[in-house]
Amino acid sequence: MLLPLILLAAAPAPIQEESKVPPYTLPDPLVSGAGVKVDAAGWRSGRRAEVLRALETHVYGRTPDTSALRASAVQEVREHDAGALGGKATRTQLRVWPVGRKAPFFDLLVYLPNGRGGRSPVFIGPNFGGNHTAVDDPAVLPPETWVSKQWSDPSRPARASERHRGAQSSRWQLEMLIARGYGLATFYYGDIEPDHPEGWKDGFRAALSPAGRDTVWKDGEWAAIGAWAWGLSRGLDVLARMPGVDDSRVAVIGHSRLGKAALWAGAQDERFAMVVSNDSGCGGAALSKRTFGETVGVISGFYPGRGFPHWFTRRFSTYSENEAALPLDQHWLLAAAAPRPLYVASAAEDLWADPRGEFLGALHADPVFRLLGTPGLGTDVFPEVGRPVGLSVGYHVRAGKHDVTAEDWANYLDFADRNMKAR
Ligand code: GTR
Repeated sequence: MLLPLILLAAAPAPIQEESKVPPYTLPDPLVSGAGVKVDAAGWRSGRRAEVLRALETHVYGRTPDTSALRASAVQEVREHDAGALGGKATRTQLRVWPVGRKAPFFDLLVYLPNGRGGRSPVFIGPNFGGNHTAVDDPAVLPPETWVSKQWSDPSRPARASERHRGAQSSRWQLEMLIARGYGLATFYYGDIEPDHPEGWKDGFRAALSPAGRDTVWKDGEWAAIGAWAWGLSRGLDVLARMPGVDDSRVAVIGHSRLGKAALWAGAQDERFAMVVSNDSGCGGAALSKRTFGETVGVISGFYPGRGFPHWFTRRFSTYSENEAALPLDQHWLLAAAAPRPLYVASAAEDLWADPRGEFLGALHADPVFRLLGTPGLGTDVFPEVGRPVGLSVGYHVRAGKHDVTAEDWANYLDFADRNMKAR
């Protein structure tokens, strides 16, 4: 008997060579929905909002307005030490219920430099494994929420493990930040939403939805990246109330999937004074229409058994192998940061994230930065490995793999010194 042939859609082999990138046309972020090229006033008064609406509709979904609920925000200091890091920093660990005690909480870890006088600029970014993994400090409290297998204790599945303390400290470079006068704030992204398809039920998406865990997500509604981005804004709410923080100089940063979240947070929340994308790739700084490395279809779960369908709003996956139909591209996301300083970084071996596509994302956002009176990227040439470029839009491709390193941070801090001025 002949078995019926079932054709399961398989993803095309990833493009890893520049010569295989198909021709594509990028929509101009400065041309309005009505087809009019806007000036700076037009960008500020209407076009910027249109760009955000387009990003919601096609990529990330709409973030609900929780401003009224935030009147019920509660925070408690769990631990405080003015002599952390051998006296160089003040560490504060807070538990935050950003919309009241009936919803989940997140734990925010903050270090501020000592002996600087006045208020310090701060970088805030979410971490992958728990606050205790981000720094090598025995006093840091591990998360109490779900963690993935990679970060869990074999004897206590889905629970954080002591053996991962400090495991990601090279990604945060706390000593370097403090020595250069910057604070660091971080929280575990799983406190906002555990990163798996059912994770939203235990995070803020269910808590903020009228239907709770019975929610049926409609097209255009937010997804995990939107939730993590919202969490970054809630972290900023807390920082803005801390006396040692200069809330006019808070930079948002994220790596990889959390780089996508940092860009989306920076796009929506103009209180972030600077936006940093570390190896954010597809759905982050990289242009989708190039289809180089990871594609819209692969990341959004279009192909059975692959990708992360819970990260994006449903419509995003409909552009799988149909990127030409996308009425925007990721340079619109980067443009939404303008005129605030923006830094995009890549790693040379991280072809999955498409380094050149990340550079081109910044390059094609650059006209918006310049229209708004900032010097922007200052070049249209993809730089050599290890050579940072840019003026108020920065970019580098460093040697090596998908990671955050001391070299990345040194570049971010140099850029912040030059561009993130007190307002
Ligand atoms: C990968 C994913 C990337 C990136 C990465 C990460 O599996 O394909 O888009 O987000 O995970 O977050 O480390």
